[in-house]
Amino acid sequence: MEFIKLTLEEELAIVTIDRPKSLNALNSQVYQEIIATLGQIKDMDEIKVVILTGSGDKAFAAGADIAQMVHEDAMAGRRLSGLCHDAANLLEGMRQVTIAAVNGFALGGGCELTLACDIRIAAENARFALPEVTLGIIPGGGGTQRLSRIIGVGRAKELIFTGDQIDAQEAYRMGLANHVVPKEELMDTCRALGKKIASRASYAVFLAKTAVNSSLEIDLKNGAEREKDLLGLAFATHDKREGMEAFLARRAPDFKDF
Ligand code: DAK
Repeated sequence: MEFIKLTLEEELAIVTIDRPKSLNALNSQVYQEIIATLGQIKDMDEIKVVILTGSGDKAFAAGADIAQMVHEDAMAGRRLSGLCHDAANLLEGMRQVTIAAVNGFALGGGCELTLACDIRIAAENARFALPEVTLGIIPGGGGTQRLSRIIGVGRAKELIFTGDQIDAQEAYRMGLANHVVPKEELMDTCRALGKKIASRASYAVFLAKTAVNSSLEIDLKNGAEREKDLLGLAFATHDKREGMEAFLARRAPDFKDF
């Protein structure tokens, strides 16, 4: 891998987009490497949480690579868009919980990767935007779909139609960032949150992630049915019995993740 660094720390996988000279701009190769890395992590049973971040202290990722896109025709653009969607869909659907550690600019395709993560933690210097209309295009990695689901249609339209950047505090007020922290505390905050989530029954966390994701796609009645089915599945696990027995015996649970 040339542009992606993968660090494994017990139950955590830290994926770093590492192309700092271009502010971690996302060309096809970067997207392919993100997809390959997430595909690898997806099958690592010991990994419970993925933290996605950018290298350097200036950018998470300053968007799709404009130097690449400038030469592309419609078909090449569509292919690139396919890669963006594949990366986002992987982040959204994978068994592990995904946390975006937003360490600076998260623009365009970079912002879209954060939107596909389960949780976004912003450093104080983080800036979010979908500036595609300033370049004559529209978001191509799910931005028009996911932003409104997170912050509401009205705010999403304003951000997408203006291309304006918002800072970390504004992102927090809109519910885009779960927390804002000083930049030197960003990774430790993400690690601490990741470890807390990893200490829970991880199969139950995955079922909960699946249920919440469903709520964005199906109506309430069918969503409730899905929740019942997934809860039924949770009742069939070792961890359900262990979690409840441990509570009653006033001891810590020993989860097996199934
Ligand atoms: N692409 C390529 N290079 C970039 C880049 C980018 N997105 N962002 C920054 N760089 C490069 C700069 O060209 C510069 O390179 P050198 O000149 O040093 O070689 C280096 O990174 C440092 O950038 P600056 O000198 O500009 O740094 P500043 O601190 O002055 O400014 C900035 C930082 C983040 C405000 C500025 O760099 C900036 O505005 N960058 C571009 C932001 C942006 O517009 N991003 C693209 C959003 S559009 C689709 C698929 C995907 C997408 C859409 C459609 N399909 C195919 C349909 C997604 C689109 C987007 O992401």
